[in-house]
Amino acid sequence: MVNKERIFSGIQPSGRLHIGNYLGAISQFVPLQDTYDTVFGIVDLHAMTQLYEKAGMSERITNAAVNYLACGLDPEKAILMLQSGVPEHTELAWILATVTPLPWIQRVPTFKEKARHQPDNVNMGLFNYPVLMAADILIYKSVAVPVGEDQRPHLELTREIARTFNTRFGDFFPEPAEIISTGEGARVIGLNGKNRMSKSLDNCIYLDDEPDVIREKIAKQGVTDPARVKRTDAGNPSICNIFTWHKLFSTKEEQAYCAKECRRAGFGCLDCKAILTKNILELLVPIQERQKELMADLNKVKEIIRDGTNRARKIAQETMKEIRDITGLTYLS
Ligand code: AQP
Repeated sequence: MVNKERIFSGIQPSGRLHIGNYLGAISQFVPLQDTYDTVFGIVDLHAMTQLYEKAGMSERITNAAVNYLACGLDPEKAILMLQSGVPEHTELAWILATVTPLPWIQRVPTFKEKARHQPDNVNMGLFNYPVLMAADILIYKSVAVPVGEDQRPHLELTREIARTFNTRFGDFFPEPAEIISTGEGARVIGLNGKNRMSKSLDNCIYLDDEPDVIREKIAKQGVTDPARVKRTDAGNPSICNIFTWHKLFSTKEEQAYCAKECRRAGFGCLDCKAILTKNILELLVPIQERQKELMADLNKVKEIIRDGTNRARKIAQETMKEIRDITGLTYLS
């Protein structure tokens, strides 16, 4: 049997998935499942660190799973698992917390950002989020993690935690590398042209947005070069977010055409957006067709998650047994 190295990545079921999640994360997962042992998580415990609507949690988990599968994740090749179904993640998170100095977490930019974003709910889970994420990764002895650029500090911290654990208890965990898309896909900017596309900022094109909704969002909300006020003004593609999106979805020829016509006011922003919309729909419509097929058989989707969670748990239990041995937690064994 070929002993393949393992890769882990996760997505929070905190809302509907968007094209930032697709380009930064899921589109990278699909080719990796052919060359690595891959574990992809729906990390529901992480989603609890913000206030959430309890009644919708199952639906959001389903949405994440359906999107993973519709985008090409193959349960015959990859494990699709639910984090809360593998309690070894939280057990390891505690052990890792005991080797993580407080200032390392205090300096994590995502913690500071989330704390600013939800000042009335700066909970311990939010603080401990990067340690649980380190556990999600290390419990599978993952060698790499495909993620968007925003997750880079968490991966740096994961390596530091792994290193500290290894120094204390002996060489055990690999230090996982991040796999980040090159170019604009690493950090897709939202419709407002300012912030990272993010569920909580409502600046997204969602993977299950109807084509008409996508057309309307791009036409009405997609921010372009702010200095181009009239159709006859020449625009500057290098400061236009719609042009940035062209780099993600359009051919080189279309990009060159749009840049040229924009610079010489040969066409208006709506013409440029129409080309972009066509290309986004070419990508999303087949995904949406697969989403609909999967939504018609949710028992099958649940079975895939249950089976993946069981397979993940076996690996996690083996790792925890080794960790209990090397950390001296063996009294009752
Ligand atoms: N805009 C983005 N560009 C590139 N990659 C992105 N990712 C998220 N947004 C972008 C990547 O998607 C994966 C899963 O993200 P997540 O669901 O764990 O949570 P997130 O990063 O917090 O995404 P959101 O949309 O911003 O969620 P909320 O608003 O709930 O916090 C990760 O690999 C991430 O890098």
